[in-house]
Amino acid sequence: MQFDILTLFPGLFAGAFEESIIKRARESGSVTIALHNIRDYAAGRHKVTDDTPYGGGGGMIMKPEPIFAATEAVLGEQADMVPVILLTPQGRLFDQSVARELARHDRLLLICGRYEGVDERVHRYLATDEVSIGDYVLSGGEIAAMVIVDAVTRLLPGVLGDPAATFEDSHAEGLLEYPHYTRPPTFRGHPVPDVLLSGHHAEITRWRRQQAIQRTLERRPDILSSAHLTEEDLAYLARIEASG
Ligand code: 6GU
Repeated sequence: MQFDILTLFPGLFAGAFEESIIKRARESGSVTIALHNIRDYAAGRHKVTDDTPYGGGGGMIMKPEPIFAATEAVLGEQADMVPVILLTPQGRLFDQSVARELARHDRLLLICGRYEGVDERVHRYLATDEVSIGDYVLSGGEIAAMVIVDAVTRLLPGVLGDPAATFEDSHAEGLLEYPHYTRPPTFRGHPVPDVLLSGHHAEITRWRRQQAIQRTLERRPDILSSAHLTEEDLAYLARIEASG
C-alpha cells in the first residue's frame, strides 16, 4: 500500500509513522508513506495556499490551484486509478468497515483540509471520497490522516505478527473486546478472574465471548444490532437483558 498525504503541515506527522507497527510495516515494505507539502505547489514568490472566502465571513479557505497541482504532480498517470480522499468533518464517518474498504486499494491519496474550509471545487472535482473520523472538530485533517493510515496499515497482509490479533480486535467482528489480564495474579488486592487461571480453554473462550457481549451491551448498545452473534450469543444476551 502506498499512502500519499497532501498537507500544509508535514511536521505534524513526525513521530507518528516512526514507531511500532507502522515503522515495521514501512521497513518491511508493506507500506510506503510519502508526505507532500501543498505549499510547494503554490504559485508565486509568496506561495500562497489560502485566501478569504467569497461572500465574506470569517476564516481562510484553502485555494484550489495548489491542491489540484499537487495531486496531479504526485499521481501523474495514475490519476484516474487512485482514490483521492479529502479529510473533512463533512465526509462520511470512518469506521472499521471503511478501513477494510480502503485497505483493498494499492494506493491512496489523502488531502488534509484545514478546518475553516477547502474551496468547493476540490470537494466536487478533485476528491473521489470525503472522510471524517468523528463528530468533533479538529484543526485540520492531519490527525485524521494518521488515524486512517494506522487503521488501514494494520489490516494489510503480514503487518501484524499474529493474524488472530486483528480478528479479535475491537470492532473487527462488531463487539468490543473482552477484558485482558496479565501477571501478577493479584494486584493491590484485585484478583484476576479464576476462569483465566483454570486452564479450561473452552470455558475461557466462552467467558471472553460473554464479557465482550456484556461490555458491548453496556457501553455501545448502538453497535450490538450489527454484530455477528451466534444462537448461543443471543441466548446469553437475552439472559443478561432479562436479569437487568
Ligand atoms: Cl477529517 N477534519 C477536521 N478538521 N475535523 C475533523 C475531521 C477531519 N474528522 C473529525 N473531525
